[in-house]
Amino acid sequence: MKIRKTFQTRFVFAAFLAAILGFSNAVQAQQNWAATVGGQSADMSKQAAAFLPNEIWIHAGDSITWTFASADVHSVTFLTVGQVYPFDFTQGCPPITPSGLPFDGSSCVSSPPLVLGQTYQVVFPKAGNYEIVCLVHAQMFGTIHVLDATLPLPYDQASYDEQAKEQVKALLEDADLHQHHAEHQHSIGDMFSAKATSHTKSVTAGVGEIAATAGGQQSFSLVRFINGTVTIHAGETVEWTNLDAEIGHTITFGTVPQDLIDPSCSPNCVVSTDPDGALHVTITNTQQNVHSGLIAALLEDEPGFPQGPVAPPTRFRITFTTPGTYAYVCAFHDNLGMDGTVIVLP
Ligand SMILES: [Cu+2]
Repeated sequence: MKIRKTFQTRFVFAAFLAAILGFSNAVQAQQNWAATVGGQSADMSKQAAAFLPNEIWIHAGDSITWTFASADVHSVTFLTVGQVYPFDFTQGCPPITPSGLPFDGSSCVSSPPLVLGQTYQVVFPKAGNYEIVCLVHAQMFGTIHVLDATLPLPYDQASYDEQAKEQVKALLEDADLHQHHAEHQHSIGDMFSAKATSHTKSVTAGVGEIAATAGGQQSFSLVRFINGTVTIHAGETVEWTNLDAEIGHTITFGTVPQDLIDPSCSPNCVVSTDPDGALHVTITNTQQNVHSGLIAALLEDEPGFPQGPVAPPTRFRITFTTPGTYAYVCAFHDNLGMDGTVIVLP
């Protein structure tokens, strides 16, 4: 009896200990954290290209589930060190990998481009500092700090929720300020380039800015043609410029072509290049399809990389010879409501 009782006591104690240890391991090493990708204003004109929050500290074994919060596409991608950042964001890192896989730095994981309401989860089994990147927006990246399970974490989920909210608010409020700024720049830009080329009206095709954090970069964009409805007379020229360092746009009349990157025009028209590098088309009727191709800010120079050409085009000009109403969109951001109209009077 005595032996049996001791056995029972020990068994109960051991089971109790195992339960405590097992429970505490489950809490410490297998927490699933929640974070957000992107943000936008109610009318979708203001877009935050950001991982929110931009920096997260977790334990090895934890996972993070990102919920996408904008109609503009983003990806959650972890590349391996030395891997080349790919050109085509539709193919993943490549490849596209399923949600819920581990990333320990040895092979890449990537969501497809996702939008509002979709989610993607990554598990982090190994301690280290890992860069999270968006394959759609090169200047959108953050850091995930994966600490050994014995180390304390600086923030809890509630703190991260608050940080995410504050970061997206700050980015979108900045966009408000820059809308006024852009309208101001619009007239200055007009003044300067009117001296170089002959055109009547100038439209800012988007404006944006990149901000740094200790863990990466995030940006806001005003995804609109500012003063995008313009009235001119036949024979006059409109010029579009992109003042967004992060996001490229197009100026597209008529049918949207398959190839969004290169300029095109049909039928019976050509896209030529002005002496200052701007693309230029002359439209003679409202039925022509005109596509600027990608109009984007120039890329910055990077130490260790060769000097590149002045590319891509940053300006697009159209001369309208015939009275009529000409509607246009950005082929990338039509879904966000980025459109305008040129009214040509006799
Ligand atoms: Cu656009």
